[in-house]
Amino acid sequence: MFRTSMAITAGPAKFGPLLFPGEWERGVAAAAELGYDAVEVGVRDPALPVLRDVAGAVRAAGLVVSGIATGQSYYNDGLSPTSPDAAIRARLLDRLKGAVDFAAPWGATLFIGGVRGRLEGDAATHGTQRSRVVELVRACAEYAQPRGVRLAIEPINRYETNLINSVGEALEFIAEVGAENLVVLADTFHMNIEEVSLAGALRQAGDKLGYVHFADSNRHAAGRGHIDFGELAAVLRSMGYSGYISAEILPLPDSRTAAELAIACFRSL
Ligand SMILES: [Mn+2]
Repeated sequence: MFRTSMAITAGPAKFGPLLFPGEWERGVAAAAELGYDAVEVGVRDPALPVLRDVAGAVRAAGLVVSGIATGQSYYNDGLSPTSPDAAIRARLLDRLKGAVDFAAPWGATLFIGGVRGRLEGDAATHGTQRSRVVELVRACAEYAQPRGVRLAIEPINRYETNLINSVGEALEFIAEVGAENLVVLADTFHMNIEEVSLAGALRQAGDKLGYVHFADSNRHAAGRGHIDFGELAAVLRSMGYSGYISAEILPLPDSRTAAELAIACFRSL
């Protein structure tokens, strides 16, 4: 059996595949009622007091926080680690450290996905921009290491970013940063666009695989598109993967139904 989670957000987000947007209380209640083990929480500014309320509700519901999504600092606030402005990068690092502090009591994983932003402008500057991202992630990983928090690099499809699209590129980035507490977050929705083989990409991540988003080909709940999750679950088992499979999915036809469909699929695996 895999541990199960679903993605909610502590506040309004400019990011679609989240359940119960603007209604995190209902999200936590539904996760507990449907038998999920955990929720993953989208965190914009970790200084906001709402996070204490979320943490309290999660504990009261008998759940844990499995992961912290950080993309809103880029999507909502434009804080990009590729920025030439050192003050912007410093603000982002402060936020990520705050998110590490929030993750630490749970041993939750901090996701480095959409927060990477994009390599902008002249291709001749992309190397410098990438180096800034490596440096910032390394600083964050060093802060997270003694706090027992892992950072998960999530490959994202080419239509959303030009910085790490595939599992292979995530592994290269992890090697470049050179921190022990970096893992790969494999998201089947993105993999379906980018990878030659989904099963092959999971095997390629190997013992660096630290977290899994199971979303179907259309980003609906697993089982509502054409990805073979039975095959992927068998691959994960054969690898000895014992982490989370999590529903980071569009709230279609509505959040409650999507959460029900996803957990039903997860249970069948
Ligand atoms: Mn994802």
